[in-house]
Amino acid sequence: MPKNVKQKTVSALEDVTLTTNEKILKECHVLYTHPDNGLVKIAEELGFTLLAPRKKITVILIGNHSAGKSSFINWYIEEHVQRTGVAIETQGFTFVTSGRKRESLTGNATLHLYPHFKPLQEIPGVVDYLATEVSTSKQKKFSLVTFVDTPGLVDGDMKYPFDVNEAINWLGDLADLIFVFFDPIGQALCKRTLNLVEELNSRHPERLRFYLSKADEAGHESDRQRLDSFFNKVESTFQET
Ligand SMILES: Nc1nc2c(ncn2[C@@H]2O[C@H](COP(=O)(O)OP(=O)(O)O)[C@@H](O)[C@H]2O)c(=O)[nH]1
Ligand SMILES: [Mg+2]
Repeated sequence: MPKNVKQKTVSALEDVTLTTNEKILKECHVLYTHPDNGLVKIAEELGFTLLAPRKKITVILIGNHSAGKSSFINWYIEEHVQRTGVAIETQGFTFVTSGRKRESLTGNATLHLYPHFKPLQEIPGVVDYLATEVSTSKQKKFSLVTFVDTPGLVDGDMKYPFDVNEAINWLGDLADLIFVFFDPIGQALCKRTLNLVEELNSRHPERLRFYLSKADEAGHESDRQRLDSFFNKVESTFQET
């Protein structure tokens, strides 16, 4: 089959399979990337660089070590791409995104794929702990989302191989949504998590969403109510500031 016919067939197939939201995002993207009269090209002619908007929203998940961040991603996409467990499984940052074939990418390939995230390489050590997992899952709204799984946060002597606070703050500035996970058993009051949430909240209160994970382990009804009120307090504290 000639190449242009093949391309047309692929894009016709895409038009049928894409949802309305995906089509809108795709059209916005083409406004920027059209080779003849896209905004990126026009900007280039005027001497400055423009990045096309991302076609997906970026959701960064933060929280204490073992709060259930990676499990949430696996549940959402209905595929076990992220390791989970009580040990510190997620040491770096992993982008989990949808694509046509299942693959795992290194840090440099990740930055190549997501030029918006390139400034991350200025934080020493981060690129070595950066990866992307491309999944073919079509569950829920996954085709519209890129999740950023982050290292579990802990207090004390734990030594991170890069400045974890700086990296999370930087990613939070770029993300569309920031999900904060608190688990009832672990270390819901981890100082590092609370400080980070406070910093992010001062800049982007509208992006933050709080989740209480492992509700099934919250024990008796009275425990759950105590948790509920703890949770309400956290939410109102951060929403007021
Ligand atoms: N009971 C219960 N356990 C959970 C839930 N979500 C995660 N876990 C368990 O908690 C542990 C830590 O989860 P993980 O996703 O690795 O946490 P992360 O460090 O925040 O990524 C794992 O053993 C999970 O199986 C939940 O909703 N309920
Ligand atoms: Mg994890």
